[in-house]
Amino acid sequence: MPEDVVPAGTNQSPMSRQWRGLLREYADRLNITEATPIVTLGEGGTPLIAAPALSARTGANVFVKYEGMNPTGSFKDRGMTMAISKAVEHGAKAVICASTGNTSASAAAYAAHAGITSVVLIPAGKISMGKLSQAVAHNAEILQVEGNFDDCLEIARELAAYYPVHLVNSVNPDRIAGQKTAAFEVIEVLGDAPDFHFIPVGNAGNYTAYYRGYSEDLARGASTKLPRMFGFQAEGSAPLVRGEVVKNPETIASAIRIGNPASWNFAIEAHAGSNGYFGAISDANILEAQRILSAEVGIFVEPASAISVAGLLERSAAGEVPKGSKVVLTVTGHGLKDPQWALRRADGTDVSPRLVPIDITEIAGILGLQKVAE
Ligand code: AN7
Repeated sequence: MPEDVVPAGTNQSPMSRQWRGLLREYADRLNITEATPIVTLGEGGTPLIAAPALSARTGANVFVKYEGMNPTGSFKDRGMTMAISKAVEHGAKAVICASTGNTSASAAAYAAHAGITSVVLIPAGKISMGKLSQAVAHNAEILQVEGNFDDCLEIARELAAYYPVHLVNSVNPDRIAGQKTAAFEVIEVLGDAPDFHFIPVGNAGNYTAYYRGYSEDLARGASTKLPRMFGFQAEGSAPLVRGEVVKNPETIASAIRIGNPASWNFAIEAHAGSNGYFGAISDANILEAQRILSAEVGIFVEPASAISVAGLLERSAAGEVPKGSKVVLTVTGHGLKDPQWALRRADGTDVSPRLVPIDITEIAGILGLQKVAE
């Protein structure tokens, strides 16, 4: 029997049957050479999940690309496997990034795996506990800057320009190259590009990356069209919608609390090239969408990710998503990154499960259950 064929049930699944991480899976479509060390934690290959509850609400045919399934729980791992591999190829001993949380978690994990140092600059008090715990766990050098993300990015860029630290924010083109593979995966599953792609926008790196991935697949004949790229920002943090930098961005969706997107010009290009759309969503509607996705579809995401769902519901209600359209929503980060929002009701009170005694009859009564067997 050939080595890679093992009878079902023998519990000896060979490594060749495991997803090998996106650098190996897409080696021919990325700038990877024999000289590139592959720093991987098995990222990519995330599920595209049908969302019947969202299809029923909108009349569209809706699928969710669940990027929370990546090794550190967000889409950032796609760009980071590439950026850290290239950094090591170039001899870097230390990497640096500014982050609203997920980039720092990912950079810290991949740097740890590669055996190099990571430095992360975060806006003081403004990243979720889950993400901070990851950066700490992976032994990053963490500095809280007394400012917002945009201030952090400016400092990171300057440090990387004048000191021996390699920048791994999405202004590094390796990041966007890695992230474009998500569009390849969507097309492999659906057999063509969808009609619409809904996605959260912070720095607009991911919006840019999907557009590039879809464009490359179209150019090589793997698909017949580009999806319309619909990007969403939080109302208090919506520079691309307003057409100007937001000096003091605010939103509960801390991942996208960004006032001056690094990929602004690329995003304008992707918007124009795909007949796209930029919209703003209130924090209340973001949280409502998060609840709908977790309670009706079974997918738990952080608030920033739920903006894709909120965007779909808003555009659908506005009559802008024709019935029967094929729609993909990218949800970028896992709900466990920032679980506090799920534990709060819309009126601001905390959810606290009812306390009961150790009494079967009383519990059955509370649950409204009638006895069906003696
Ligand atoms: C969950 O970690 O910018 O538009 O520093 O964490 O490509 O910036 C995170 C961004 C969406 C926006 N969803 O993506 C960071 C950071 C989640 C995110 C975005 C982020 P981009």
